[in-house]
Amino acid sequence: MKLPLLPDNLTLITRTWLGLFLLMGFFLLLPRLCHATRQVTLAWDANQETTVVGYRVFCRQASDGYNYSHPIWDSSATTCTLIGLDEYTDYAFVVRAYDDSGNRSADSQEVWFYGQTALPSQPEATSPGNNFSDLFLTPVLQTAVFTSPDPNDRHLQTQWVVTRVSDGLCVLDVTSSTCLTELDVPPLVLEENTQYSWVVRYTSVKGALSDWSSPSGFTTGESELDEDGNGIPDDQEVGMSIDLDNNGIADAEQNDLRCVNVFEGAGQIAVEAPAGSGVTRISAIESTDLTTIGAVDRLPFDLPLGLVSFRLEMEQVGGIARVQAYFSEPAPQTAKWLKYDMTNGWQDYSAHAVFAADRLSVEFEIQDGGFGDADGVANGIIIDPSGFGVATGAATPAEGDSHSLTGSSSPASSGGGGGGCFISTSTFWN
Ligand SMILES: [Ca+2]
Ligand SMILES: [Ca+2]
Ligand SMILES: [Ca+2]
Repeated sequence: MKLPLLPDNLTLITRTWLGLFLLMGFFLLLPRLCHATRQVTLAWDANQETTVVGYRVFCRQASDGYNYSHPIWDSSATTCTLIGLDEYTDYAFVVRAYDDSGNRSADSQEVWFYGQTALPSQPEATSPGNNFSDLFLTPVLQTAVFTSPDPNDRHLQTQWVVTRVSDGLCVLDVTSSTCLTELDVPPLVLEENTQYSWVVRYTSVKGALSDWSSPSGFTTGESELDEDGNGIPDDQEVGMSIDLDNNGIADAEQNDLRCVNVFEGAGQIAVEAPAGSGVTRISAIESTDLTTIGAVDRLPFDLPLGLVSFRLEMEQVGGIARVQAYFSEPAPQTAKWLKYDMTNGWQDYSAHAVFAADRLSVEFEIQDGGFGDADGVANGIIIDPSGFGVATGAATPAEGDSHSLTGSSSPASSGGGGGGCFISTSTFWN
């Protein structure tokens, strides 16, 4: 038995957009396609063997293999026109020759017919309503669902950008594949009595990028939990007896060190950024209510002093902060320095952190717009939620777990945090 040779020089010779007038019976309709928007003509050289009596064309999409029991075309001709191809889908084709004894050749070379890229529809900010005023400081931003002209495309990622209106400073620029239409703005990103503008854009699983949404604005209200405006929630301020860095000066009196009482706990945590640290000022610090992240008994880490969030104002945009945190109780030997943020979830930050031998402090580095900076942008400000924790063996909670714990309060109607996609929302600044 001698197999036919491969058909040679398979080419696409036309790529005509299909009009309704071309829908005539002698075209073969591709199976499984519902959007008859394109056609393609294939051609190849005739085999020289006199025994060859026909050719079969096979088609596949990128994610599939060829189904050799179902040719999409079968004839003695050496050209075929296929219609009914989806506008946005890529197709591959091969041809096989067969002879009068039923012998079949192997595949010709493969040719591709690429689809158009459909841009996702422009996203729309839905909540808070445009120009909403007196908004609390950890709002949930919400947008309309992803749509695309390509029915086979889906939502992959959303980029969220929040800008301070007075000077155009970008205060948040994060891209998330979990916070697709809802984002909880992390604590300390927003300041009180300040006007902001925000936009989003969507990326599809096929890699298409939408336009930016039309800008939506809001103005924050007062922070009633920091009446003296010193950047520490009043009910977390420490007494004069606390001196975690053991320098003989009450931590409450220091400018380069800020200390807080742990949220509903018995302990303190302080962050120090002295001269040479790359930081000009620790402008805010607060201990986080862990229940805003998820059920505490299901968190993947036990966090004896919780998480502390702080805002560093940097000497240089994009600079590296070298800071130290002090604890009222030693971190266990097995504890890691951890972060939790909306785009990365829980992160072991050990690569940038060194615990002291007595485990009462840790030195760590954060880069503005780089590693460890939760605002995602080089803007002269570092936003950092972190703390020491010991793995509990519990699985990392899914994003969805946090939703049920906090309800689904809307920023337009409630002062409560939650309902959205979290980094670590605090109740102190509502
Ligand atoms: Ca205060
Ligand atoms: Ca001190
Ligand atoms: Ca930053």
